[in-house]
Amino acid sequence: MQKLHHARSARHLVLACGTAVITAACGGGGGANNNAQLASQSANEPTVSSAAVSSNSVPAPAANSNNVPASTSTVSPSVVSSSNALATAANSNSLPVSVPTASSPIVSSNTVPATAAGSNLATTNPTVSAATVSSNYISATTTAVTNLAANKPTMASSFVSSSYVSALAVDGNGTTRWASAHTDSEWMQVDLGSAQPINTVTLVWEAAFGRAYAIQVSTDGSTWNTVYSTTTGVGGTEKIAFASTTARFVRMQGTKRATSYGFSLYEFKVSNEPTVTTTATPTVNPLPTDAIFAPTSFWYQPIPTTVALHPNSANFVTEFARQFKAYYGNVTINTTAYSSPVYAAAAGAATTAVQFWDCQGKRYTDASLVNQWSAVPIPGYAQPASGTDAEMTIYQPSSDSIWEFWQARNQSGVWQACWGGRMQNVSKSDGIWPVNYGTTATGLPFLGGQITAEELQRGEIRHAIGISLVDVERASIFSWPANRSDGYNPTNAPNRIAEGQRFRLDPTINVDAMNLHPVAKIIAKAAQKYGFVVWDKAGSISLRSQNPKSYTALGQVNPYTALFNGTPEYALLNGFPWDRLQFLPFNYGKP
Ligand SMILES: [Ca+2]
Repeated sequence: MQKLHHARSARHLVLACGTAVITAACGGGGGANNNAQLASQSANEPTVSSAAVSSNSVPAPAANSNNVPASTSTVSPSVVSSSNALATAANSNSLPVSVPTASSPIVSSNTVPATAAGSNLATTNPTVSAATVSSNYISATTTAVTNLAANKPTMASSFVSSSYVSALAVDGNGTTRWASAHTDSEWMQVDLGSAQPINTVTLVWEAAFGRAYAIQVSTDGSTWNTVYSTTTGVGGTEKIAFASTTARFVRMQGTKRATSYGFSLYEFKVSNEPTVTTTATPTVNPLPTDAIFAPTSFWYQPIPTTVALHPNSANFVTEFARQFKAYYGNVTINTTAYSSPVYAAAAGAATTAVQFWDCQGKRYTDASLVNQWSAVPIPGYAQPASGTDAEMTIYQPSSDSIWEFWQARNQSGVWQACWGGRMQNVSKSDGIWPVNYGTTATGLPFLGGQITAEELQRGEIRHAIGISLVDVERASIFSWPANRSDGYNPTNAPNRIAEGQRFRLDPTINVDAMNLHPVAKIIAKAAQKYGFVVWDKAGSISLRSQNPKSYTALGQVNPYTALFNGTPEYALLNGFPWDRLQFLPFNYGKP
């Protein structure tokens, strides 16, 4: 009965979230500003990524020189270098008469810096780091991919001066660029020379980038199909993946500028990526669970084999056994519900404000929480956990931030949640939320104590494991690292285990010799080395695995299907020697 494994009562929630909040530790809205800054930085500093391109020139295949058309009548007679040949190619392309291209100011090609000559010969460039700013962008790879547009003939609606002709956007030089006239409707295109399969366009924008534009393709140069469009371009390096198509001509059709200048591209690249991204989803960073917080965090500290135990340890073990028997006779591992999916957000990912949803009827809005949620990089594919708690975690390594949400929901495109928080400087954090933020009753983040599929696949968990109990000591009594509690013990029942208490499995047990599910053995060994920490109250004694929506929302398979191999979640830990627990002293490990 999974429904009985729900996490917390309404009572807890009032206790956990209804009291006055301490905002000092949470830093107010700094993170929102940081995020905004990150986005604008990536938009305004395209040279960072383009520099890699120009420094990686590759000797030109001889075929390159054949790209120069025979008609060179307008070219300066002194032109012999490859950079000039390139410009010739751009200009000699037969153009519609009405298009003001580079046909007259060909001499501009002579202004190409001498250093560009080598770069012009490059036909293979390493893929530059791509700022993943929407689900249409794929993440950076390091695979060398042929730039099919390199040194090919170009056309443009205009250029702002003869130093900024469109040929400079295909010359492989990260310092030279095309710049259009200062109007909203401007375009440039490249002629690949023949119809061929393509699936990716990379735009390396100068600070004058396009806010709204389309990528269009054509086989004849007159009939165009739009393969991508945006109205929210962010500049920088935009690597745009689209369904594979066959085309000879590829065009960037601008419709709205981001600045008062025109459209300006350092590079306009076209490629047919070997790793075809068939769905418009970004590659997700692997999510470590033992390197999120500071290495000194309690989560990652092994318990010495010889350690003083709590003087009441034996009675706590008896109390644990009572609960085990009273509530279903098992310890389950929550997966699809009452555990949090974790979604990785790339650097520069688009952000959205998450609205505070007063699902508890608190009748006030926590201003700091609103601020913490003012700019959250929630991927478009994100889904909260199943179950009434609807947890969700967003982790953005580049900004060293995590966001947790409780009762998250997407209302017609607007995200709302009832509680949670944002943690910054995560990699320097002790792995405990500031009071009163975070989703669990104790302020202990999911990313600390959840078990991931990767850990089970590698066969080792390298951190303390969060555990939820049903009956816990009253809320005023809790043990570090808990920063609060939703405990409830109105009859003062004896030997109640408090939230935040840490306990382990007797390290002398030979786990491998026991008849346990492979998953249980991995958990048992971690329980010996790192132990459990009570982080929540629930309808049954339970652990949490990272919610498989972390994978399935991306169209990936649920990894637990293979790992659990047909064993139900509640039976995975059958045979676990719960009678061999050892409780550590109150506030164990507190600095
Ligand atoms: Ca260039």
